[in-house]
Amino acid sequence: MPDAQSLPSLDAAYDLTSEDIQAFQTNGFALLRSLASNDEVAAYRALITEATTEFAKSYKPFEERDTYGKAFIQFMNLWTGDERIRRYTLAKRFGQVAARLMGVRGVRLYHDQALYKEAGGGHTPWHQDQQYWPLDGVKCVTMWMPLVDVTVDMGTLNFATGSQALGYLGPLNISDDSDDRLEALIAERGFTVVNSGDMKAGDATFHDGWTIHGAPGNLSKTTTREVMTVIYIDADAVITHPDSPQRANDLATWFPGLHPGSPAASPLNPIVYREGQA
Ligand SMILES: O=C(O)CCC(=O)C(=O)O
Repeated sequence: MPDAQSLPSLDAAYDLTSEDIQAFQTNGFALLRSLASNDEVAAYRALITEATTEFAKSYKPFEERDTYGKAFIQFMNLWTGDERIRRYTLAKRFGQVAARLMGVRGVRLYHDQALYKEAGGGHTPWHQDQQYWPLDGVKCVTMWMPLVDVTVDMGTLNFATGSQALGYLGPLNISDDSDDRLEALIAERGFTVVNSGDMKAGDATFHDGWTIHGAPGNLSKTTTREVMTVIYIDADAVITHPDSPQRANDLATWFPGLHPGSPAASPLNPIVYREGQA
């Protein structure tokens, strides 16, 4: 296996356009082509897939899982276990894009997670990411990058366009209930649902923490939808009161030892990018 320094650096800037930023701010998501090159993705895919495949052994057999468990293998915080994957998760190129889309001067890491939707894997129920996070009023964004070419039939993301404007809809974990309730809300408010469409390895979508999103199941009989995600938060964020068990859990997990009112800056939340800093 290569050492960290021999892996691609992923620091060179991406040519983000003002149209990309406008699309993100209006729609609550943006699709960026070739954020990472084929060679860059291939180098990191090998490491991320090896780690996630090992982690997947801890999962119950597919038929015994609930809807959430059938949606994907979810392996969090890979960067702390492997300094080579750290190079991917803390890549300046991705962090700069996240900052510019959100219109902030810098971003910290919230956490990374691999989301591998197995062949035959179930749909991802509609949900809002930020309802899990003790970060009300904070700008947050998730980068979702396939590590292999994926088609819509393998479970690329659906977004309820413009739904980020609703903000916090209350505690509602990913489940059959979130799917039913948010499906009804999308119809009631008339949000247009847009799928990213087929994506090449290294393309990425970025979605706002409040954008209602989900994904169809993976209809492939053979191919896993291998995806790596990184969640970024405004570098100057302050932790807010955890008003639900899920937010209390995230406070303890991702901001260990910190309290509401403190800067959201534990050792698990390094600066990934700050304007003007090398
Ligand atoms: O990968 C999926 O199916 C869901 C992804 C998601 O919800 C997220 O990254 O916020």
